[in-house]
Amino acid sequence: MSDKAPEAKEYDRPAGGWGSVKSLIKSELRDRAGPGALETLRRQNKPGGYMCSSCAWVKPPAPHTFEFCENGAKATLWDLTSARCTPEFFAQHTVTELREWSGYELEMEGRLTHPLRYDPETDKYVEASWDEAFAAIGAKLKALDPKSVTFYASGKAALEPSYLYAIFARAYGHNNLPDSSNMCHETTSVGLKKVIGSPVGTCTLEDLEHCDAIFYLGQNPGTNSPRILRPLQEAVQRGCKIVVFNPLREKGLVEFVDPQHPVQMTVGKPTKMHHQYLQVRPGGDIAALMGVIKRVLERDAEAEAKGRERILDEAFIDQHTTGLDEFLATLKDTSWPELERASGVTRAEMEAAGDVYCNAKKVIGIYGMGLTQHVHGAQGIGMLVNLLLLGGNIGRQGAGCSPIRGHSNVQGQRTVGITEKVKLAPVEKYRELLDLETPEEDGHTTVEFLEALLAGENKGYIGLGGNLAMAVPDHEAVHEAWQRMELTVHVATKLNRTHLIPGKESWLLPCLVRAEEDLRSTGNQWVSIEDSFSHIHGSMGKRSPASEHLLSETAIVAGIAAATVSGNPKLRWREWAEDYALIRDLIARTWPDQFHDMSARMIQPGGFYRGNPAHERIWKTESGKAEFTDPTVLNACGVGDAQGRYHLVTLRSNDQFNTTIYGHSDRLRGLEGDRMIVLMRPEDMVAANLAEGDRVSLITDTGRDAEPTRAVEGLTVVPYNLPKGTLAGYFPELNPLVPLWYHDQLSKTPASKGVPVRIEKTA
Ligand SMILES: Nc1nc2c(c(=O)[nH]1)N[C@H]1C(S)=C(S)[C@@H](COP(=O)(O)OP(=O)(O)OC[C@H]3O[C@@H](n4cnc5c(=O)[nH]c(N)nc54)[C@H](O)[C@@H]3O)O[C@H]1N2
Ligand SMILES: Nc1nc2c(c(=O)[nH]1)N[C@H]1C(S)=C(S)[C@@H](COP(=O)(O)OP(=O)(O)OC[C@H]3O[C@@H](n4cnc5c(=O)[nH]c(N)nc54)[C@H](O)[C@@H]3O)O[C@H]1N2
Ligand SMILES: [Mo]
Repeated sequence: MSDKAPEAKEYDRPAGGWGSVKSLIKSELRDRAGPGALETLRRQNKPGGYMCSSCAWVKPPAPHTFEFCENGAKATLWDLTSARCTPEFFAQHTVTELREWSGYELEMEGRLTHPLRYDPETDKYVEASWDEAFAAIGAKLKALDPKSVTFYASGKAALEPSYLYAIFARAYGHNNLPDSSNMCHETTSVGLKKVIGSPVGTCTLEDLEHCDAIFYLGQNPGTNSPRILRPLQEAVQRGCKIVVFNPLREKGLVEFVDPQHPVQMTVGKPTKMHHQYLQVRPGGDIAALMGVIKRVLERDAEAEAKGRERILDEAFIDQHTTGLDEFLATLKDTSWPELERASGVTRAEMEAAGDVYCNAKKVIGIYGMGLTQHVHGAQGIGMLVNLLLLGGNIGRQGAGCSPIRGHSNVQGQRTVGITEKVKLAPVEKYRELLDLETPEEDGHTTVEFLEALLAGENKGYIGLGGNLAMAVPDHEAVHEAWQRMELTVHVATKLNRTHLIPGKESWLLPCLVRAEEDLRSTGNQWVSIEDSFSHIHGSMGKRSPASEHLLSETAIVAGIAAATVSGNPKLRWREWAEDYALIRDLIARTWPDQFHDMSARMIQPGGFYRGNPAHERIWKTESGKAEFTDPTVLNACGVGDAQGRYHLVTLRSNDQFNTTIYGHSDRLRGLEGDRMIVLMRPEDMVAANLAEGDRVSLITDTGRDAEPTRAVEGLTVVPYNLPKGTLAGYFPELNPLVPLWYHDQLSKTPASKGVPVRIEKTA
């Protein structure tokens, strides 16, 4: 960690631009990466190349020379580090000792090189062979009750290993298949599905080329999906208006220079990205959108009275939707002052945003964690859909609803059967194609896995990627229970803190990354991933692996499965592990409409589109129609206001990928040097008698009795432009403050964006 005092400077340059190129080029990352790493980057996100393992943004059919962004390049170079974390390293350090290291220090040890077994006698990880690992894990799994074991997936593994993982779980005997989506866009998988029948976004890249307005809520593109900035910039340049809802003024949505554009980089002016920026308070989107809708209805009534063209698409509403009247009754009963209080923005701001909607023929809604990670997150999504439905803005060109996904294949993992919900799994096809009878009861979400863990009922864990114990809420209780598991297995690229909480028997299995060659007996293997716009792309690595002992995720999953479930000749684990095209054939036969001829189509430029019924105005909802949401709350936070209580937003910096910390520069926010900070509005600081640089603790304040004390100490106050009553700081450092029970009501996604806390000055 750096000793430098934190500072918040206005970052006075646009997102993208030289800043991002310099940050990449001068970065020590490049020096750390092995030879040829920059050459490798040229193949990123290209047909015939490998797909970036950072975000899930689309891979266009006609890519630029360098189809990557600062952060995608960082992620790849980081994977390709020349540092190696070898058995010799583990011989020198006990696990107890390594637990004192920061996540960053562990990362810096580099790529894992050998399968490792935890030896409780010496408290060290020791080298093992793959055969030993598979046999021991298989034996242990057979000894455990399958229902007491959870198979987690972190959203990176490709479609082929994911499909195998899902059938492995079910052949073994459970549906405990949570993935990172359960902390992320599960609110979408459940909430968006509920209202439009589709668990994923309805837009394609083409829609972005035709829209007149974009409502952009709770997503930070400059850091988390930088490649979206170029199509957004093009949209703005042809007159599309972007209305942003976000408590923070995020740089990428303020202004942008395309780093791939030579003229703009040298003499061009940055593009102002937003038409309007509503700095809502945490959870304020439901009310803010209701205000926007109030304005839209007023303007529509006016148009109708004057015989002008209506703003509401009445034909669409009649034919395709249900529930409007109930919602309108609630809206009528809600006053402007109530909406202002709950949203943190003014009536005038909401009205101005309403006017943008009225003046646009085609509107897209885009959102991220700012909507999904709330106790009433699904209602936020529902309200955005309400707004879109009024103008018939779903299921036609230039319009739609577009969640921006997190991990590069998190959407795809759900698509190919990694789901704890039986009704979403292709059980009939499993029966038909694999003679596989699958368990009937739903499995664990991430939160339910943790509940079972805390209750002592979850005895085994396999993690296909991830640093789960750090990514989840309530660290203290979870970490204590974690080590009581009988078996913990991690398939990973680098050492992280979760690996240092071994269960009674524990294995660390090192895998290839996407840019690396995956040579099996039938040759170098293709894998495939699905992006945020439901396009499937082939990916092939060409670099030589970080160690000769690495296996692909596909081979590892198949290896464990073969040692655990035997006796069904249709489960051809060993053959699948030698030729992944056989797995793609199975995927194609499981979902023929979407995946036919998968191996051929996925390597076309731009991949292939899997399709989406809502895009065609086919609503796979309970009512068979698109459903208006009648809100039960005006603010999405689960705990309301009280004296001395703030709502804390936990954020990613520009220098991290989830729990992987690359450095201590949050460049686009002008924050340098430290991650143990709490951002606070200057006026709130005065009211709380706090000054810049003060040391403070945050304490969770749910207003509930008999709650354990949840606190994070040693934070430094940094003044920042935020709405009243709002604090912000970094994930995962602040995760101990989030109670496990504090999650989206519909989907159980932890509510990391509106955590009720008090702030106390350290004496
Ligand atoms: N470089 C990089 N890229 C990544 C990741 C990474 O860590 N690093 N992580 C990947 C993953 S797994 C994911 S899920 C995505 C996450 O990408 P995002 O969805 O952008 O997630 P966050 O960074 O958590 O930030 C969400 C934004 O919501 C805003 N916000 C917070 N509360 C509210 C609210 O109540 N209302 C509104 N309207 N806004 C709010 C925050 O200020 C922030 O700008 O990024 C993916 N891409
Ligand atoms: N407070 C708070 N908590 C949050 C969030 C938040 O915004 N606020 N965001 C949530 C979200 S959206 C998410 S997605 C989670 C994610 O949280 P994490 O689980 O931390 O995310 P990952 O990036 O999946 O996991 C990183 C680890 O995966 C391993 N890894 C990296 N690449 C590969 C690979 O190619 N294969 C395999 N097998 N392993 C690999 C490495 O060992 C690395 O340490 O955190 C959630 N937690
Ligand atoms: Mo995520």
